[in-house]
Amino acid sequence: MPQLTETADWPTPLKPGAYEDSFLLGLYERMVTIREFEDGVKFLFLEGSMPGTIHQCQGQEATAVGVCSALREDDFITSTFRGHGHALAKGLTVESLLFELFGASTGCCKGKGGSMHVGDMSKGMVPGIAIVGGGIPLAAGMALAYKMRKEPRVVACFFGDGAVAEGAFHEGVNLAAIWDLPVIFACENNLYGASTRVDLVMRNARIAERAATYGIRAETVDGNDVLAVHEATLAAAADCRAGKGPVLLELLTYRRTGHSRRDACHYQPQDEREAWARRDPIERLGARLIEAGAADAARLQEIRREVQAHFQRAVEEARRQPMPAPGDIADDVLA
Ligand SMILES: Cc1ncc(C[n+]2csc(CCOP(=O)(O)OP(=O)(O)O)c2C)c(N)n1
Repeated sequence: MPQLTETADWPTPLKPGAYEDSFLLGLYERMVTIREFEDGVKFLFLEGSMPGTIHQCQGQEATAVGVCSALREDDFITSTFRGHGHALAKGLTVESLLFELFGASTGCCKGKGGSMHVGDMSKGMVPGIAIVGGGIPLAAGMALAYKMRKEPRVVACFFGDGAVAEGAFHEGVNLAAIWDLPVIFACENNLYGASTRVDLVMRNARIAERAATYGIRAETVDGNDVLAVHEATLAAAADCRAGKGPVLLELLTYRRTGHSRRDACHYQPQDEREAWARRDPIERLGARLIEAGAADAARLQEIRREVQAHFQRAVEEARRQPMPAPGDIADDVLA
C-alpha cells in the first residue's frame, strides 16, 4: 500500500507568473483567517464562552480554500461536522460564524446550529450535517436538480476518510456516477476518523482507487498544497460542467488538532505530527509567495496581524449579541 505520508516528499512546483499576486495573497489571507479563527475559538471554548461542542480543522486549511477558490459563487458546498474552514472559504464572514458559535440569534443559523451545523444558503453552503457521510447523497440530489434544470452549477461535497466506509458513500457516489451528476466528491483524507487511523479500518486506504468501482475519474492530491487543490478542483469542476459526471478528489492532509473538545491527540505519533507540521499549508504558501516575489515576510506578518485584530473585534461584538428568544424555537422548522 502506498505510504499515506508520502506527500511529505512531493515537489511543490512553483509557477511564477501563473497567478496574479493578489489572487495568491487572497488564498494566503483566507487560510490565515481559518487558522486564527480556529486557534481563537479553541481558547474561547476551553474558557467556557461557547455552548455545545466544537470540531476544528487546523492543518486542513488548504483543502477548504483550494476547493472553494475554484468554485463559482452560485456553486454549492456541503460539509459535515468540521465545517468552520469550509464556511470561511465559501465566503461566510468571521462575524456570522463566530456569533453562531456563541449561540447568538445574529449567527449564520440564528444561533440554532452551533459549531456542528454552520452554513448559509445565500453563500452557497448547506448547513453542516453531523451524520458522517450524510452530505454525500444530499450532494447527489442537489446535483440531480441542477442537471434537470439545466443549470451549469456544481456541488462540492466535503467529507472525511471515515465517511468512505458508510453506505451513504456507496449510494451517493453510485447515483452520481450513473446519472453523470456534477458533484466533486472532496474527501479530506486526514488519516484519522476520530482516534482511529484510516489503515486500521480499511484494507485499501488509498481512497481514490475506489473511483474505479463506480466508473468515475479520481485523483489523489497533495491536500496541504493549496494550489494543487485549486487546480485539481478547477479541472474537476470543468468536467462536471461539461456533463462528464462526478469526480472524486482524495485530498491528503492532516488534522493537527483533536477530533473535538478536549481531545489532546495522544493517538497521533510524535514523528508523524512533526512531519506534517513541517508541511504546514500556510507556511508552504508563504514560502512560495516570498520565492516568487509576490510578498515579503513583513507583508505576510502584516496580513496575520490584520486577521488577528479582526478576530478580536469580532469576539468583542460576539459577547454583545442577542440570544434567540424562547418563543422562536419552532421558527424555521421544516419537518
Ligand atoms: C453515521 C455516524 N457515525 C458515527 C458518528 C460519530 N462520529 C462523529 S465524527 C466521527 C469520525 C469521522 O471521521 P472522518 O469521517 O474521517 O472525518 P474527520 O473527523 O476526519 O474530519 C464519528 C465516528 C456520526 N456522527 N455519524
